[in-house]
Amino acid sequence: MTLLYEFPPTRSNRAKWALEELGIDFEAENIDLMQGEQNTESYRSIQPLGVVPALKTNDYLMYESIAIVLQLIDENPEKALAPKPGSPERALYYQWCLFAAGELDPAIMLVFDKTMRPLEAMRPTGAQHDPNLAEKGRRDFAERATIISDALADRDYLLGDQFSGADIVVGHSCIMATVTGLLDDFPTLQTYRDRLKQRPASQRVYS
Ligand SMILES: N[C@@H](CCC(=O)N[C@@H](CS)C(=O)NCC(=O)O)C(=O)O
Repeated sequence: MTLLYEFPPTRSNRAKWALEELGIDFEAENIDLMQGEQNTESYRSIQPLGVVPALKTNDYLMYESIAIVLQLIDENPEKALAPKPGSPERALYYQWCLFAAGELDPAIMLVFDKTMRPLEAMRPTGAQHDPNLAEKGRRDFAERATIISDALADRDYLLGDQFSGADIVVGHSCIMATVTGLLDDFPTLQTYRDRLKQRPASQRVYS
């Protein structure tokens, strides 16, 4: 049995999208972040920071949305969603997945937290909207979005003609960035996002 702890459309959608692309049978348990279900003792025993997603399988329990995507893809090599380990393409695959984790998500979350996030759902520390910090997030995102736009100038997907897990990871960032208008000045990323949203698997996740 594979169980995803989720709260759509948050970063749990990355894991769900990978499950759908790979055709893995799974069940989902909703952890309602607005109701504080992430902070119950039982959920904290699954994900100690009280964030989604987490994934439980017959063999392991893990968290971190991007790590879950990478693990699921590695478990299903016949689906060819990742280049061969050690290949030049694999270098780019790692690069873009970690670029999303370290560069895109923090900027997107800064803008969301400091402009849109419902305050009652925020954690006690720093739970304030703040236009200056939101502006920093917008600047940070724009610099990074330019880099991805340039990378996509001559290709449909981050690694070339072939869709991969890197597109799930970065594609989710692009989809979430749309919510706060962060893609407005990036037509290449809008086209990329729309291309990804045409995939049946992503439609099952983001509809
Ligand atoms: N690095 C983690 C971040 C997970 C994360 O922060 N998830 C957010 C939703 S996107 C969450 O659960 N927040 C709940 C909270 O902060 O109370 C991952 O990618 O899985």
